[in-house]
Amino acid sequence: MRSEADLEPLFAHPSNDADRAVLTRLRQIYEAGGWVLVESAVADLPADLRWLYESDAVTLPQLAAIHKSVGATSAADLAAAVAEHRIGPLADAGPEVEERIRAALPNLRALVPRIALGRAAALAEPFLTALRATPGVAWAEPTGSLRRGEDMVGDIDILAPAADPAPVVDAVARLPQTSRVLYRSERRVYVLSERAQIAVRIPEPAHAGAPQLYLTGSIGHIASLREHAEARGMALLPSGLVAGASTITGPTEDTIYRALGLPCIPVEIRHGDGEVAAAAHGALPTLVTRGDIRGDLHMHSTYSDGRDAVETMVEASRALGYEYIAITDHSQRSAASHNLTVDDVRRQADEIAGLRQRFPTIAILHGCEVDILPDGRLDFVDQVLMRFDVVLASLHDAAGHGPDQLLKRYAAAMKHPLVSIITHPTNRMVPHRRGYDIDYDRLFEIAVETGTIIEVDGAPGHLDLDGALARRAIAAGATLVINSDCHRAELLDRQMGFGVTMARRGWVEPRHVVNTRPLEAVRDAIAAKRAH
Ligand code: DGT
Ligand code: CA
Repeated sequence: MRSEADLEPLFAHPSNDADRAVLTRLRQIYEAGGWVLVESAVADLPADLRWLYESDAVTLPQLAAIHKSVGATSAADLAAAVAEHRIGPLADAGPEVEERIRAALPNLRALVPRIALGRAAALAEPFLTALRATPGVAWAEPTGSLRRGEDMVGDIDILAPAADPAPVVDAVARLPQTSRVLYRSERRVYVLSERAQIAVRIPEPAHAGAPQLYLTGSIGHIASLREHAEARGMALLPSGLVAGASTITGPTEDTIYRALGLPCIPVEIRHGDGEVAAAAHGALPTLVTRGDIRGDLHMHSTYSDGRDAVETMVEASRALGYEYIAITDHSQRSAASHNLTVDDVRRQADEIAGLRQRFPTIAILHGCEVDILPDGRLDFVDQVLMRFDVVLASLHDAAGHGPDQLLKRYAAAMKHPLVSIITHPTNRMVPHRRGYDIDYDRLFEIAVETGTIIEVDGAPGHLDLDGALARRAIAAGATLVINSDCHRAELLDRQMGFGVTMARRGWVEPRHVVNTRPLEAVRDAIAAKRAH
């Protein structure tokens, strides 16, 4: 905010139809309480407009003019308006402002704290559920980074096409999860939910395909599609695909892909790094899906830091239709709040033997997640490890080690015949801690050499491997396992879903993933390594 003088030209403009917009609101607030209230009103703008203003690219009157004439409420709208030169002609803006906005756009989100995927999905869920239940809503889906399954999300955007938007806006505003309505117009509503911004757009159902494609992004993917369109004499704009005299929008984005001569590209690989070319050549991979997953080989119980009893985990897993699971509690000296002692191992084995009788339709493997100690040894002696059907090894305590030493510890564990799986290899903590900076290509090589399976861990704090690393792992020839690493029965499905999303982002196919295979194949993989 610069000065009160900023407001004078703003107030000089007639405000007629902008009564729901920034301008009138600011005028009323200013008249009611002066500058301090205006500043707090700016804080209530949709976040991207606030950041644009605070980036100094525009004055308040320019911001109001852009909002009023172009209808921009987000960075995506601003980018679309700049691309279509809709800002330059505005009296309050002008071409130099368009240039300043273009320059500001890439940095607009730089200072904004990103939301971890798990939290973003949880925040969006009640909105999606409510929207899908609202009469007249054709469908409701996230767009942007949340839809693409990025591990960190900037803002939450939802598309909910409906012919009559008014009841939809009302439904969003009335939801108990809505703590404040920041902005509403005919076909948009921005609300705060647990201090995160959620934007819902309500396009006409017949034309929702264009915003669905553009707002899903990524920027790189749209740029690749644009080139593909141009090479075929068409122009892909945010408003649709211009082919000859007609603009193709479509009820969903499939229409636009089809018109471009492409299959619908899976959202998780829309990175702009080769997927459009692959699609054009019929070379898209058949990505692993949640339905391909036959079992979950990493979950915790009350024997360590899980919240639920083994039985509860088994029952929930059976309800999900899994053919097999492994109960894998933390080893004796791990930093978990509660660990599996050597005595517990026998008790747990007995309990699992009983559960196998009671739940004959699901195979229950008795496993553990054993810590890799600072010297590379494991946190149970071999005689104990041998009693498990499957052993997962993880580094929880870096012990102040640098990348080379950490890799050596991993290598020692992978060379151990009883270690079948390395869990969450980077050991990052989303969104707070970066993963280890080790030579992952070497790690994957050792995995291949030793027959060790590498995990894609779907716990929202891990999401590890992420898509990029998963892609490098399969390129190296490593076999992956996708696990939930779940500590509560009701989250088994959701966390497996996140794991599958990460794997899909890495172009992973069912053939790369051990737990898409029948139990016998999983047992064979474990046995083959143990035989060495
Ligand atoms: P985020 O929210 O920072 O995690 O990332 P996205 O991908 O959700 O991006 P967002 O919310 O700014 O905009 C949604 C989509 O709109 C984005 O994936 C592509 C399009 N878009 C946004 N900003 C720009 C831009 O500056 N240039 C272009 N070409 N497209 C944009
Ligand atoms: Ca977004």
